[in-house]
Order: sequence, then C-alpha cells, then structure tokens
Amino acid sequence: MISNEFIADFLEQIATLLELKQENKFKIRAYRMAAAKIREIGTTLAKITQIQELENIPGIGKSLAEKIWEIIHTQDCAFYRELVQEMPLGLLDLLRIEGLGPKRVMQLHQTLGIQDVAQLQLALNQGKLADLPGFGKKIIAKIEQGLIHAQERASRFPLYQVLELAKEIVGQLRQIPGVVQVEIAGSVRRWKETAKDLDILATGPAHLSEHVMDIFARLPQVSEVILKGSTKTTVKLRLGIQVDLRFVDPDCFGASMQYFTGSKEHNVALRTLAKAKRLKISEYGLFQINDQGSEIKIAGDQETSVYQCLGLAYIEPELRENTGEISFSQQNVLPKLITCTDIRGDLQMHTTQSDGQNTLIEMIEACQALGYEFMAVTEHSKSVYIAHGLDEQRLHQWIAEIHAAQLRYPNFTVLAGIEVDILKDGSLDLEASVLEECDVVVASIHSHLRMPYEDMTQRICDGISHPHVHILAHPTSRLINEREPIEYDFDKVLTTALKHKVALEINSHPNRLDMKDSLVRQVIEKKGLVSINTDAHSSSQLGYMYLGVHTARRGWCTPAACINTYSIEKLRQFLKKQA
Ligand code: DGT
Ligand code: CA
Ligand code: CA
Ligand code: ZN
Repeated sequence: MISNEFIADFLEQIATLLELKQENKFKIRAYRMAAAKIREIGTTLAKITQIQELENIPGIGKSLAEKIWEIIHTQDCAFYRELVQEMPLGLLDLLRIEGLGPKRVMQLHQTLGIQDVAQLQLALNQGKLADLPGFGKKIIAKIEQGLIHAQERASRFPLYQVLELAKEIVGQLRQIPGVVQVEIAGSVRRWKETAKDLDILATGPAHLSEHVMDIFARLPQVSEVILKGSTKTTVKLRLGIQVDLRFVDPDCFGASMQYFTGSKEHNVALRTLAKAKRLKISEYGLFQINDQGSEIKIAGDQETSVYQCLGLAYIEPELRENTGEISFSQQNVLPKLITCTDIRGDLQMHTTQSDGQNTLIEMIEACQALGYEFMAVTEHSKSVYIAHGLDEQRLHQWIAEIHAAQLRYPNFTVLAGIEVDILKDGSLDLEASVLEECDVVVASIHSHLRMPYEDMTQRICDGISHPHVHILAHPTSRLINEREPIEYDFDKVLTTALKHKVALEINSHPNRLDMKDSLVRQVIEKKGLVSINTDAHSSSQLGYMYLGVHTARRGWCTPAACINTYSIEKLRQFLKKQA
C-alpha cells in the first residue's frame, strides 16, 4: 500500500516545477501545504475508498483530490509527467543553488538553454552570464560559490529524507512471504547526517533471493534499475537516491550487517585487529585460521558475536568511525550513550504566539502525550519580525499566559522561555528585566550570519556571557545541504559556555542537526553540557527528537551530559545558574 510520504513527495515536486514555471503563487502554495498536511495526517490516505473523503480534508480541493486519487491508484501522475516534459528535471538542481531562484533559473534556461548544473558551470566558465540582464558581478560570484557547495553535496542526501524512504522500502520488503529479516545498514544505520546511498540487507532461504530482487526492482519508488543480480541489486529512486539491496544467507547475516554498516575506516581497523589475533573477518563471518591454513567459522549469524569473538565490547553503530571506539571497546570503557527514553522534556518550541502552527495548549498536550515531564515554550524575540517575534511587553504578558496554562496541568511543568536573538554587537534583543522573568532563556543568531571570524567569536561569547542565558541554540546556523555553518572559534565559545554554565543545543530539526556530531564530541570531551531540542513549529515536529538524540550519540554523549535528561528539580537548579 502506498504511503502518505509517497504521495507528498509527488505533490512537493509538482509544487517546485510549478514554481519554475512561475505559475500562480496560490496554486504552488496549495500543493506545498497539501504535501505538508499529508505528511502529518494520521490516517493512511491509500485506505480511503471514496474520493469525496479526500476532498473533505481541509486544504485539499477537488483538483488536488483527483491527483491524489490518481497517485494512489496508478502510483503515477499525468500532470507531473506533463510538467517534466516541459521542464528538464535538471532545473530542479539549479534551484537549490544559492543565488538562483525560479526567475533566474528560467532566464538561464530560456536565454542560454541551460538545462542542468554541468551546463551552468560551462556557461560560467565561458563568461556568458555576465551579458544577461540582472546578473551583476555580486550575483555571479554568489552563484559560483553556490555551485561549489552544490557540487560538494550533490551526491549526498539528508539523513531524514533517506530514513523516510528507507522505512517505506524496508516495510515493503518485509511483507514478502518467506523473508526472515530486512534491515538498514551503511551510513544510515550509523545515523550519519547525510548519505550517499541507502544500504539494505535481507535474509531468508536462498531460493527466495531472485524473487526478492524482482520485487525490489519493481517497487513503485524505483525509476531506474542500475544493476540486477541474484544477491545484489542497485536501483535509483525517483527522488534521485540510490539503493543497494543485498540478500544473504541467515548464517552470515550478523557478519554482513557488521561489514555493510561500516564505516569503511572502522572495518579496516577491525581487520587489522583480527589479523593480529590470527582471525579473518569478512561479510561471511569471522574465521579462525589454524596451523594448516584452513578456516573455521567462529561467528557470523549475529553481529554481537562477531565483536565478542574479536575480544571487543559491542560498539554501537553511531560510534563506528574509527575515532577511538575500538581501543575504548578493548578496554571495556565505552560510554553508555544517551537514548530517546532518557529524554524528559523538550526545551525549544514555538506556538501560534510567534510563528508556530499550534496553540500553547496543543503543544502542552502533545508534549504530555510523548511522556515528557517538562517543556519550555520559546518564542522568537522582536528583531525576528517576520516570525512575529515578541517585544518586552508582549513577552511579559505571554509569560503570564503560560503560568495560567500551567495551572491546568499540575503534574507537568511548562517553563516560560524565550529564544532571544544575539544582535550584531553581541547584545541581546530584549531587556534584562524581562529575561529575568523567564524560566529559560535560549539565545541564538538569525541575522548578520556573515561576519569576520574574530567578530563572530566575540559576538557569540558576549551573547552567552549574559547572566540570564541558559542555552545557545543551533550554534552554527548551518542548514544541511543548503547553508554552510557560520565561522568562529568554537573552542573559545565552548570555554565561555563552560565558564557561564551555558548548554549548547543539538537542534533536532532534520534540516539543521546543529551542532553536528564532531562538535558534540568536542563539548563532551571538555565536559560541557548539551541540550537536545526540536525547535518544533508544530506539534508533529516534536517527533524529531530522535534525530537529535542520534546526533548526540554520534558525539559520544551520555545521559548525564544532556540537561533534557535531568529531573525537574535538577533542571530548576541548573536554570538558577548558581555556582
Ligand atoms: P555513504 O553511502 O557514503 O553514506 O557511506 P556508507 O558507509 O554507507 O558507504 P557505502 O554505501 O559505500 O558502503 C557501505 C558499507 O560497506 C561501508 O560502510 C563499509 C562497507 N564497505 C564498502 N566498501 C568497503 C571497502 O572497500 N572495505 C571495507 N572494509 N568495507 C567496505
Ligand atoms: Ca551507503
Ligand atoms: Ca552502498
Ligand atoms: Zn531559531
């Protein structure tokens, strides 16, 4: 059965194509909103039996309902095909380059016949853009820079996008009768923030392998079969992501999971270790080599026993990057990593009071449904005016409203917070007197992201040295595959954070995951504190928490290093900021 995600992806791509065509803004918006709605809705649309039921969903009119109906029943959409005929799909890649919007992309397409990134590069090299109206020196420089970034990331997809597809595909493969196990391996199992491709392992009786490969190659998400064999098949999905499926014997499943989870660097180090013990490790198993040179299999069906037979404590996939995990494992001193169940509350979110989609009460009830003990509501401050940020007076009133709402939930703590901007000069966007009224102050940067290195370092250090600040939110402002991190002396900021007892955020939004894994590791090594939050702008986005938790795990984070695992008493102590 077709998932809501599958339908939403279609609508999203149609919206982008319409954007390129510079169609009516409301029409484009309708497709985007419908895609977002469909992703969030609880019911599986494919189960709907009457088209009228689709039309009854708010935001979905007759024409959209017809397209959704068509996608459900044909797994395709004629309107989408028409658009693709008119506009080469390569133009969509151009849209993702900084400095290029729909207007400029179409201008390049219509005047220079540019169809994809490679042709844009060529035109730039030949200086052809300089002759076009509206392409000044500054814009061209921006596009050139954007192109470099685009090439760096061209081949890698954001984790969340791959995970959503992985869930669908794994689900479809698990339904094949006779198949025993289907699991995700590769960088996605390690929760790396981007993936070059998706690796899936399946196991079952050998006679099934051809059949499984056939079904896999014909999945509705597949646009191209790149390689088809009886034990390995590689396909490309419509969204551009490549998927490797391997079918292995149940006897080797553990060893294969170990091998194909990687990382390559981790595997190379394991092989060296195995050699020193006169063992051989491969995707088929762990083998002892006797004096006659023959091999005896000592592990293979389970991954845990592979590590065990190598004399190692089990190593979580997130740690398998050959950055010290093997020697820690040998000495049995690996940290006990934080898990999702350790999280007792979310400390950054928005409501309809600024730019969120759900009311305070809806957010409170959603947090309770997640089993949390506390939450903090943190609207934007006044300088973020596009998000209806709060000034001193509105914040003062808002705090009173939060306290009033708290009375309705005696067994749950609603902290009144603010996400206050650190301005260009390092001062905060709101008066200290009103910040003092807040239970939680989250500080962050949303403007003037390009500043000289030293100035940016000073700005952030000044911002978090303010006595009321508890958390530095999305510390580098990067957006995965979209915006590079801001540059500053992270070590200096970390030292300042330690001195002033400020926690650094791991923002769990799929586009952010900021701080990233390697910065988390630096915080943990210096014995700093992190705070894992969703920055949710709707109740469903509260569910992104797991992405932040796995990023934390990649940074070797323990429960004790994360303030979201604190009891409410301990958290209140931390928020007092007393020595
Ligand atoms: P990616 O796809 O770039 O996000 O990262 P991975 O780690 O998923 O890399 P991928 O898909 O090329 O390969 C999957 C796993 O297979 C990798 O993590 C380890 C294993 N592997 C691949 N090539 C080699 C190799 O040359 N040597 C060893 N030891 N393992 C390899
Ligand atoms: Ca991979
Ligand atoms: Ca692969
Ligand atoms: Zn923010």
